[in-house]
Amino acid sequence: MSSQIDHLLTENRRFAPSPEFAADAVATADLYAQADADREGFWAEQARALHWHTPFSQVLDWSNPPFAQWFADGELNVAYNCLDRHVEAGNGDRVALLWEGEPGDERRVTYAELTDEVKRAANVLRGLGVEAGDRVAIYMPMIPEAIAAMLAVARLGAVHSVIFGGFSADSLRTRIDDAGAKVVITADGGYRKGRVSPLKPAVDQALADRGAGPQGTVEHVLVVRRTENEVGWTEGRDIWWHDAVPAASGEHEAQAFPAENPLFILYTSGTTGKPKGILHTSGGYLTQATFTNKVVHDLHPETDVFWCTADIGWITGHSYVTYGPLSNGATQVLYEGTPETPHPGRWWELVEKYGVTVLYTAPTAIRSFMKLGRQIPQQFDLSSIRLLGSVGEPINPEAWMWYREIIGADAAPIVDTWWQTETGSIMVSALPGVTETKPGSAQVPLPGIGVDVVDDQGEHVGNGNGGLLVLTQPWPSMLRGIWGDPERFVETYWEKFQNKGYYFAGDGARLDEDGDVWFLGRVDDVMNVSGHRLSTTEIESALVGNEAVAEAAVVGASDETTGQAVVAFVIVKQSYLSAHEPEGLADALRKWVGEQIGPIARPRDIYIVGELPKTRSGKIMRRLLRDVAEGREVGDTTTLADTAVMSVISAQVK
Ligand code: 6R9
Repeated sequence: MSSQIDHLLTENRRFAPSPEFAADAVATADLYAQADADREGFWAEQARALHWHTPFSQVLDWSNPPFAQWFADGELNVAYNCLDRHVEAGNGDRVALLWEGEPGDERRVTYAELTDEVKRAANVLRGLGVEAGDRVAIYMPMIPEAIAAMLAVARLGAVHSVIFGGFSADSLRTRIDDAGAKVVITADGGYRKGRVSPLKPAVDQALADRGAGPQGTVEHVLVVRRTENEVGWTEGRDIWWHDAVPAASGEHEAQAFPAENPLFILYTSGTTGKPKGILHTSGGYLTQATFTNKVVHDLHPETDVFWCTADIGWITGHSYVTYGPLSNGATQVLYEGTPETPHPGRWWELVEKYGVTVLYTAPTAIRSFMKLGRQIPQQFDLSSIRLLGSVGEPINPEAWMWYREIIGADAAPIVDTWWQTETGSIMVSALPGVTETKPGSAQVPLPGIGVDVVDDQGEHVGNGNGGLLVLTQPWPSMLRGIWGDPERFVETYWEKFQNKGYYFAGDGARLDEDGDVWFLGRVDDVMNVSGHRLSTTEIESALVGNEAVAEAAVVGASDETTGQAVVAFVIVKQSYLSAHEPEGLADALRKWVGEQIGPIARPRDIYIVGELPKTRSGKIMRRLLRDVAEGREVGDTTTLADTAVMSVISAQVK
């Protein structure tokens, strides 16, 4: 990327850490210096916070890049680290999961109880023939058994592939086949939006009628009863969890596995191209998930009630629901359902009920709460909250400020955390209690992490300039490959900056005058208008900064004269519509963007729409909006949370 990002919003607000917060913060400023002085020594020290059956003597082996090995001669058991060691340390009675089902049913699961359940489940899986290295697919709602299932697989040294419960039978089949899963763990269904959302039928469908393809690898299906809907049953293949697990032995000694033993495969969302099975291994992954959860979320396991709202079907759910918090011995909220069921204040009701102290969620959720209005969260007592986190996309300064003021009582620090399925854990984030925060900037690489913003040749762009985000050093929780496709791994992430040995993240970013990182969206979301580089994020941020706008998505549509033209899709606030005529709004917004960023950023077209197309993890599928903006037939919508959205938008645009 040779030219600079030409126009960026200037954001001057700064929030220094409060002395009270800093006094008790887990993170300290000297972590940076420690890591700078001896990066490998720093990670070795973090790794030693885990229990190693066999201590490692070697930290990083980077002799065959980009294939890294961390702590390779050490041996550990991931599940033992998340369970038994807390029980053995006398914390068996500590609550691990404060679970709430969507209909309002509750379960409190202690570390001792979860350990017992996982040991039994591991014995069941072992009885079904699961051995170290075998793959097990998990397709479940957000219930305690889902976490027990992941840990039972990990305990055996086997590899889980969690498939988000909202995915179709087709996506499930592709993922089961790609990984060659031996067992599938599922449930009859889960509760979503006040209804039973069946899961087992999709598994049956995925396993039936395998066409001309290879014979399926799945030998057994283990089924949790949750919703009691009618399910089909294949004798000999299907087993009820409630029959098998309680009846199994509660004795199971955790065996040690090498640090590089595969832990899981997770398929990345299909916003671009065919899904990739991202492979993570054990020791390095658990080290960095544990460390980042501790320092970035300022986790005090004895007193905090942590709540990461992500589904376990996403990397955020793997690292900050299952592995990070449990390895740290924390107490966390686990909620099965959707935020608006049975009422739009459901999340805030849960925060009040369980006394959540640290909340970690996504900008898309924050913006949808903004849309509904502050009066909803304000009906609840949110005073327990002391730290807020954001993940998944750039958070625009308006949403950041709303999050801070309305949810964080204008006091809780916000950590905007940048990372990816591929990175396994948080890479760029403020450290609460240490870093002064800036609304909209994810800011600084964590201690021990090498980050840079470079041009197309891999040269550092310098402060005040934009370019591509790269990771300059191997890190413990880095992906070890793409399942079954080492060439694609090298091609996708390493070829672009082969000469430098950098990992190419696919994100555009800018360094501000302080050297802090501002993420600008995926590189394919950077537009080029008349030779000027413009970020979709930046224009969206300007639009959302207007009092009329609730949400906005911007795409670059090809244009005969300018190369690309800016096209915006905008959702208008209800409160605005009830007081104003929509007449002339598009023109006013066009002018507004021109004022905020510069005339070059003024959208050519602004469409007022009712919804935006989002994946099930909340990412806007700009590819589909680009199809509409360029007057094409809309492409593949199967990864959308609601596939009907695109026909509504197309109709509105016409
Ligand atoms: C954890 C997760 C990864 C992509 C990533 C980037 C975007 C995530 C972000 C962010 C700006 C942040 N992203 N966090 N962009 N600021 N704090 O989301 O993983 O689903 O693999 O997505 O999400 O574009 O490249 P994943």
